[in-house]
Amino acid sequence: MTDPAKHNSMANAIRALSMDAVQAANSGHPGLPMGAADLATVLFTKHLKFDPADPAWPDRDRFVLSAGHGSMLLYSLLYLLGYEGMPIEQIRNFRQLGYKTAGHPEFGHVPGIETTTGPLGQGISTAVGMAIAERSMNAEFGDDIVDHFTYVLASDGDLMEGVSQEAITLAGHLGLNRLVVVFDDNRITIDGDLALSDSTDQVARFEACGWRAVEIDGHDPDQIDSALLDARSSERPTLIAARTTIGFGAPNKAGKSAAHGAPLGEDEIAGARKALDWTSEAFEIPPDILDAWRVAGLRSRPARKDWQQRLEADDAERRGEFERRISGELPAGFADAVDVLKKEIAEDAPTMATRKSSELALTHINAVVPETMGGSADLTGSNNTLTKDMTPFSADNYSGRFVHYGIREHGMAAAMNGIALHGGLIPYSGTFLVFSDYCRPSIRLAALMGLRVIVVMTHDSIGLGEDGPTHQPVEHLAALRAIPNLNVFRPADATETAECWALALEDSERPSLIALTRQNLSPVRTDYQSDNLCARGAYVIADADDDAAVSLFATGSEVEIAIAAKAILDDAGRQSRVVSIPSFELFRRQSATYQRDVIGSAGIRVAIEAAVRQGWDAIIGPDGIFVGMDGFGASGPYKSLYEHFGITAENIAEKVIERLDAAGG
Ligand SMILES: Cc1ncc(C[n+]2csc(CCOP(=O)(O)OP(=O)(O)O)c2C)c(N)n1
Repeated sequence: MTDPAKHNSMANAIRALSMDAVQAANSGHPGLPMGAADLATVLFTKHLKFDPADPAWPDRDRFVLSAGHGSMLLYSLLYLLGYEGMPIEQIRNFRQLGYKTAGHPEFGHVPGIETTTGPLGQGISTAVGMAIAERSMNAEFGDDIVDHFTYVLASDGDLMEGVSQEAITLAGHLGLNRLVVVFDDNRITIDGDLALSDSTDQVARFEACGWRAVEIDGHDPDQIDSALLDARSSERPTLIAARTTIGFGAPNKAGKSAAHGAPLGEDEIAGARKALDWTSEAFEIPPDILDAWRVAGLRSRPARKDWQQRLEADDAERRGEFERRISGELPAGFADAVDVLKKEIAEDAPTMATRKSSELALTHINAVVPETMGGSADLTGSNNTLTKDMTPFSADNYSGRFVHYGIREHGMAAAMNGIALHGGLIPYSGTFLVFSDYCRPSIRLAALMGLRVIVVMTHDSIGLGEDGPTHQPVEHLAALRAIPNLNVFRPADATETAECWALALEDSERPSLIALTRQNLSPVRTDYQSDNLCARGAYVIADADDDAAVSLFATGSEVEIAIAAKAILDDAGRQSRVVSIPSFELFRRQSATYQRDVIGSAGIRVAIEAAVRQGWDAIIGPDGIFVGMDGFGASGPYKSLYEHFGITAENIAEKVIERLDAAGG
């Protein structure tokens, strides 16, 4: 049985810090931390396995505050539990520039924040990836080394967002019983009562998705305790729908949307202090209460030490492998494998779609990089992300390395973030480039967090042909290139594909998206070179004999078209050069001199990409010639489409010659 007085005072410490910090910041969300304080107190003092002295302990339980607007809940906990990165100064300066206590929790600011949350639905969906990673690593390294839970605190908003459905059904299907979602069932959203916009029976919903689901009083510590205890022996993922009162303790605003997202105000705070019997000044926690929290922070230290001993006693090779995997270092054989692959490609000079080249690259990579975890959103045979050595990751086989994500692009992208955050695995996925829109919110978060996730997107232009404009990406490359800290790769042939894969895997600080063709491409790089030419983002792939009057810039499938245009121009006695740009982002990271050299001084600049012009002016300038798309595509065989939209060598050469003649060149 819980000691009610002790429990209440510990929970009230969260409430006081939260309402006072929001008041001091003059913005923020006091309602959720005050309402969920009892839930968090029981979870963190009795169930969660963690050690503030080693916040990155690989076998810690993960806690995801999916309702990121309730960030003060997490910040209060980290302070109370004694996390070094969260002194009281941080709480006092909640939401101020230069402090770690951002409006919504941001991964990387302080250990203990396991993921960035704020866009509702992302946290719970990311947590599914963490739970996948936990089972996968457990299957590989055993119970002694990997055996932990992923806990989520989710709000109405989290469960209303569509992505949660993808995540919940995936978790249920995969039987992820180490996943426990505590639902802050306060029935209030910003607009008012939840009844204004929703009437879902969440318990029935979760049960229908293969979960165990229970309802409790979210202010009764004993009910919370026993629900969490039961969850730990469940064979299915668990939902604990915990009925709470938003803004618990606030005399007039509790239970109302007024408590959700604005400071309570001085009078209401004074009333709450009275109601909660909290007599301390703002940001002061009575020593006995702080002590109780700090003691709770020590709770799992023996478990961590035992774990450390088990790891140290483990077979040296296995231990080394585990440590390498957690550190994120690629295996020693990686560079050689890429080199062997590039030599093989140079020898065979295959004409193949880059999606096929990607499969070839993955065959070599997956053989030496055991931490890759592939997948596809039900387009496995189209994305070519499944290699021969992979079996499905399933409820019956957690040692499988390929996730059949089903038709859940958004859930897949969010889960990949969780897999990467968990550590030990490098996730990559597959879908069509046009559906990057369905993944975009999670890709954006991967970029914001700087996670190594690799998003494979095939059917990357009108070149996919007959499926027509609904399936033909046009604006997507531009839209993806607009996301900061995301590498967007569009390789031109098998060699570039191998190089882009190597770059994506080597870049542990950001996500990469690899756009690949459905249609076959001729090799544009025919000689083996050990240097990764794609590493500089852009390079001259075919130079002029003399001073070039024309520079042709292209990506992916349009590089061979640019090279063919150059051949026509050569025949016409016009000097041109071709630049392949597999990645705008990598190119922008090069020195100004390199960029200037690659862009060159030719008077006429032409960009060729079967997509919209947006973004290209930085390379070709406003007077440059753009050969690409300015509207949606059409349904038809791809060669007819390229003809129809004028993305042909002949059309390029014609436009260039016209311009040269007009300029008297
Ligand atoms: C994707 C997304 N849409 C909208 C918002 C803005 N927003 C923040 S909280 C919230 C809903 C509040 O209701 P609930 O989730 O029940 O949280 P509570 O009121 O219990 O704190 C909304 C719409 C958001 N954070 N994310």
